[in-house]
Amino acid sequence: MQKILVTGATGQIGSELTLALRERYGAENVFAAGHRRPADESLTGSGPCCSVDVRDAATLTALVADHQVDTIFHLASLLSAVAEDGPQLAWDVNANGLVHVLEAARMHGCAVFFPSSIGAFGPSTPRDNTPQITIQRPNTMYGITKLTGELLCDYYHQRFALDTRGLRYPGLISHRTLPGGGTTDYAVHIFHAALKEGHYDCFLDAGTRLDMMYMPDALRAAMQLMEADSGPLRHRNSFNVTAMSIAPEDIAAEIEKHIPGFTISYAVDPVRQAIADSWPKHMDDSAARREWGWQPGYDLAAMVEDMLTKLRTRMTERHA
Ligand code: NAD
Ligand code: AKB
Repeated sequence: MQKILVTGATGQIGSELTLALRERYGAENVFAAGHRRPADESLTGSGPCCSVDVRDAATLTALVADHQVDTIFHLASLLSAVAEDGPQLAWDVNANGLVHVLEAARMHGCAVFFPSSIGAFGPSTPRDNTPQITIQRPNTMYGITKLTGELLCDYYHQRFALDTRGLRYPGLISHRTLPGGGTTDYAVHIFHAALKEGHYDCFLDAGTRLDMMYMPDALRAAMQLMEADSGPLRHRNSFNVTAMSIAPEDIAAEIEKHIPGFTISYAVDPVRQAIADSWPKHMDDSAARREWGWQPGYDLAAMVEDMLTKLRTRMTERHA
């Protein structure tokens, strides 16, 4: 990886992955492409930035050519809840946008990282110990675009020998940038509410167990997969990866150890609850462990402790 382009660079993952890539590969070699959401000082001040709409194939391709990009981390997307609000737009951004990225990569010989999701599974998928290869009949537009993305990346690898690689991320928990409108967003909002109000009203019901991961593990997984020797990668575009399988009350109980008196209540959003009920509770990520050495670093207790410490510091700095 010499010249890297990150699409969706101002989002929850992109705002952190861009900085991690700049630290590892040199700030001037990592191009951050945002869209609408303005890039903050940490992105604009640490390396090259631009704005690109991934639906605009010509501009995207010119960007890749002009900057001699050899690797694209393609993060631009609409998340699950937002995609249900506008399924046509979600198809355009998530599916057509990916085709534009793959075509630019094909023309200019780039490797591509594509993040799939637990959303690529559906109600007929086994929810416990979800296998690497299993039934995938997602019934959300987000899930349909994620499964399409996995297949497109497989196709471009087999047909054009493109070095495409990807992960099926679980819900990601982080403190730098708020999540962009997904079903697992509650697992970030709960920390903000805990520190501000000592109480959180959760839009998913108690007992809604889902796979989750702390952002440092998600960043490491992406970079580790892209650096891995390609020989052993049999499932290159859709590795199940997870770090913890948790329900809202589990996070609440762990937060309560640090903020005594913290309480949680439930005001269930039926749309997001139905989406969550169609996703795995716990994925089998043994293929990732076997093929490229995946190993999560944070469990629930370590994640909660670090989240509260970092978010507290961030909130204090903001009010200073
Ligand atoms: P996000 O919503 O925080 O960021 C996505 C970014 O895409 C936003 O900054 C937005 O400005 C940008 N975008 C939207 N439309 C665009 C367009 N037309 N052209 C260019 N950019 C556009 O999302 P995220 O959480 O950072 O997710 C990044 C990727 O990881 C997505 O593909 C998502 O599906 C996947 N993923 C995320 C999670 C998670 O929990 N965060 C879990 C599984 C998979
Ligand atoms: C969402 O909830 O849409 C994302 C995801 C798990 O893909 N966080």
